[in-house]
Amino acid sequence: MATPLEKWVEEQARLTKPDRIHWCDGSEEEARRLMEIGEKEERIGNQNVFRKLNPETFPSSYLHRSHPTDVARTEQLTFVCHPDREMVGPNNNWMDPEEAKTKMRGLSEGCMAGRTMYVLPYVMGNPLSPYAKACVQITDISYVAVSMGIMTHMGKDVLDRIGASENFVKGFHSIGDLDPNRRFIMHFPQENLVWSIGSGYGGNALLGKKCFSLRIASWLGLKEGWLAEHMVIIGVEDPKGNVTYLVAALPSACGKTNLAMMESALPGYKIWTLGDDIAWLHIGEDGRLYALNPESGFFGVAPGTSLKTNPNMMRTLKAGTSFPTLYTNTALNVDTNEPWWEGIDGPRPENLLDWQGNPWHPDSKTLAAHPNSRFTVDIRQCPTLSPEAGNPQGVPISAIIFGGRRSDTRPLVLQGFNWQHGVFMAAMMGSETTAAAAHQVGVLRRDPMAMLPFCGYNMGDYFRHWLNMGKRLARPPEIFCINWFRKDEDGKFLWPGFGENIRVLKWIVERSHDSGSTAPRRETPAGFLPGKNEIDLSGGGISEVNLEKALAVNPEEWKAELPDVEIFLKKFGDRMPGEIWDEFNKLASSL
Ligand code: GTP
Ligand code: SPV
Ligand code: MN
Repeated sequence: MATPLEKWVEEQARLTKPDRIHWCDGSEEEARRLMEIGEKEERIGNQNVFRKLNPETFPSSYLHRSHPTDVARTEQLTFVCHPDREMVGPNNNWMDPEEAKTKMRGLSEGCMAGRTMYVLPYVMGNPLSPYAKACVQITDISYVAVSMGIMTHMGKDVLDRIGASENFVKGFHSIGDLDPNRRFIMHFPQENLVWSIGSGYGGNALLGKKCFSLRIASWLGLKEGWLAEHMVIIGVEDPKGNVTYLVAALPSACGKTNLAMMESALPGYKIWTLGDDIAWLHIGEDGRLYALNPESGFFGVAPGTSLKTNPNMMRTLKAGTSFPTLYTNTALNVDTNEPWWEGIDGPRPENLLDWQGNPWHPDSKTLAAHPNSRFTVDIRQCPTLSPEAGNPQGVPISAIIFGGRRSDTRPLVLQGFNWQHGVFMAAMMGSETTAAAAHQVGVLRRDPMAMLPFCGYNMGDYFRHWLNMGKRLARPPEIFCINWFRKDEDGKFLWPGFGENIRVLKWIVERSHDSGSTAPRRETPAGFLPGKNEIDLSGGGISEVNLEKALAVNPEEWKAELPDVEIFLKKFGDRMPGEIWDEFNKLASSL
């Protein structure tokens, strides 16, 4: 008798008509074979899927160029399909599940003809964790199969785990014909199903990542009493050796990967890495909030990554185990066969191919690497990986940080008055858009909790869920807001960022343990600012004038933003909790 899994795979094969079906086991040997297939047999347009890079300087590394129309997440083509449109909310595109399925069946008919169907059994989270989830993704491209092997725990043991049960998350993926008019990423939360066609890129195609671990998982969290969040998880070790665990939500391409493995500019402090993109937050038996990273790899932004900004990522990339490291849409140094991007160390090479494979000229106005070019690398290669990263329960969280990319208004750091106020601060968050999604870059938009593109259900209900989580916690973590990106009148960053951010984290860690502290923090209508001299500037050459400018809360600027916040919150009608409006009104009147 066929198991539900086998039946599902058979059904998909009947629909898509692949030449062959390959069940992946996630082994290194298999990855090597897939790389070979991608190098020699499979093609996207007129290019092979992979090109091997210089093994001396970039061990086990491969370059992948995606289709030029397929270089970022496409929010406008991403849908949540549930019979109750209200539950999906104005923050998602909605389609009726039956209509969506008819459409997707039509697009998927015969789409794998001439190709291989890869069946990928994987687990999100440490397989030993009670919170881990078993999943199976189907795909028709080696790039996605290998990427999923890096980003998840993939293996035969997952098949034993699923056995004859129906308890697994289904992901159907095909690159289709890569026509953006026939590209859709559909979520069916009632069936724990994701159906994606027409894109081979990142969050559109690696279905364990944003599609399952955030959009579908957010529904599971609502039902089961936990949270799936777009957050990094780190441990901050102080000079005495105490480690405090923090989570931080920042929108796409706003500094999570950098924060996750920051090299501290303050002597005696060290950052331990647990995750750089997604956190699942549960309430432990002791009433504390625990965080675990469901992913096993990093899919990080390449441009701007260097030994100066993120030395631990450069070390991670060069660590080279036998499992592959992938570079997607970076430029290529023709003479050395190495990947290249804007902001990497050293002089710009003479001979570059741009991210599409064309010769690049210094006087051309285009960038050589795509601004959303990325690397995919095994988390175990990270030299700062926390010994607690594999803890099946996760780590206890002392502070929650929310941030955005704001040239103005928002201070370097601000502490919420309490949980409810902190949730409101996060709900009114805004950020300037980046190249991580296919839309205009640099436009301010509301992005509550950095989850606007990822919360799979109505955000009004989401804010209520956040408020309820706080009520269930014995002592809720302190909530902070940060902004590394504020600029001066000349458009220059006021704060040096990167390793210097430890100075802000140090303050946050001290505040989150202080309950009885008499530290002279400054109260503003928007929250608490650090007191004068409370941010440790020792040995940094950072000007106090700039720090004060970066910290300023200017009521006029805040007031100017309220109408936009109000418009956003009103979109959720009755589903917006009264507590959020209470906080809004308090802020408006105290400004
Ligand atoms: P996703 O993977 O898209 O979710 O994004 P992420 O939040 O992990 O983004 P990442 O850390 O890769 O940041 C990308 C961009 O932010 C790069 O251009 C970095 O140079 C820039 N960045 C990161 N940290 C800082 C900082 O402290 N200051 C400044 N000015 N820029 C930063
Ligand atoms: C993001 O856009 O937030 C990412 C990359 O982390 S993707 O996997 O494409 O969503
Ligand atoms: Mn992300």
